[in-house]
Amino acid sequence: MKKIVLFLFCASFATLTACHNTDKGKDQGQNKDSLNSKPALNSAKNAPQFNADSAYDYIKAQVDFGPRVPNTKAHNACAKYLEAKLRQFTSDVTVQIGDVKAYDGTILHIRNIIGIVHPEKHKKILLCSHWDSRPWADEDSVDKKKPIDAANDGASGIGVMLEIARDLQLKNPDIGIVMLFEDAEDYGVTENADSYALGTQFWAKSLDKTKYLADYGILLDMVGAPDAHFLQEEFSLKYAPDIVNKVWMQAQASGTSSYFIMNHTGAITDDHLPINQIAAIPTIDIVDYDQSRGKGFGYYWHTHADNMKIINKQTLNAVGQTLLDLIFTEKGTS
Ligand code: AHN
Ligand code: ZN
Repeated sequence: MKKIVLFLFCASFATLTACHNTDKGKDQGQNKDSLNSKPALNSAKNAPQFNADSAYDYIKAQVDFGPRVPNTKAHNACAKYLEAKLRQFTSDVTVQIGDVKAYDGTILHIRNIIGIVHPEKHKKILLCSHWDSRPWADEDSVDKKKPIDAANDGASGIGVMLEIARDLQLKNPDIGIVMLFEDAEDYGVTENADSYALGTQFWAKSLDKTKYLADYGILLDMVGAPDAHFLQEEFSLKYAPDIVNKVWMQAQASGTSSYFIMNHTGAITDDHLPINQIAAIPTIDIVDYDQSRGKGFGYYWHTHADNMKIINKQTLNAVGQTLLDLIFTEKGTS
């Protein structure tokens, strides 16, 4: 009899454990108690609650302008919206206006939008994401020449950042956050790696290091699709291995490790590269990319499927809460 009871107990324990590892919908916040037996890494009990509904609304507001392709009305209008939105959360907002030359010779009129949340804090970290939309759906089988909604590849990272900026008004962290909304990331072609991240190249080359001195940076790229896979990307491991470790350990503590997978993946030319190589701020990329999944990026990548239908609040919450928890474990230096 005893043996049977013991067997039943073990079986139900195994089931519970399996559920915890696979059920992403329940892997946020509610399950934190189950981590109490592990050594307290960064409990971040004082961190505010990330609101995925609010992040979703910020994403939708961008997508509603239409594709935010440089040199278009929608791009212009969205820049104004993002600047105004960021100003609701900090008065320290700068819009960097510039002209850059795309791979095909087109001159792109760009706007990088930069805000510092809690600029009075001595220690700062950088959060960044691109806000422009890809002008083509080159990975699609139809309408390849038409621009994409870019709900995930662009708007999602900005939505998460705006929500973090809002949360940090409700509760003060110990550190300041430089928020960089990067333009002209996605006007690139595979044959020419330098053709990507034009806005960030422009920002990094003209960086005011006294104003934007950040200890390290975190890039968000495609952080809203269901079943997102965030792996440890090669350039991030090369330039900022400690930050990769810090974020993936935080995901374990925050109960979001089903998204932040403990595997390495190949190098991606993305906005973190000029920040590492030109601005010399150690910066990692949280990007939905997993080589074991075929083309690496999600099925929606550079297709018309990258629209509001694929924006998933559980994924937004996993990324947003992990970052908020991380921010609230950082201690200021003065
Ligand atoms: C390359 O395909 C070389 N880089 C992809 C960077 C990217 C585009 N991220 C989002 N869209
Ligand atoms: Zn893209």
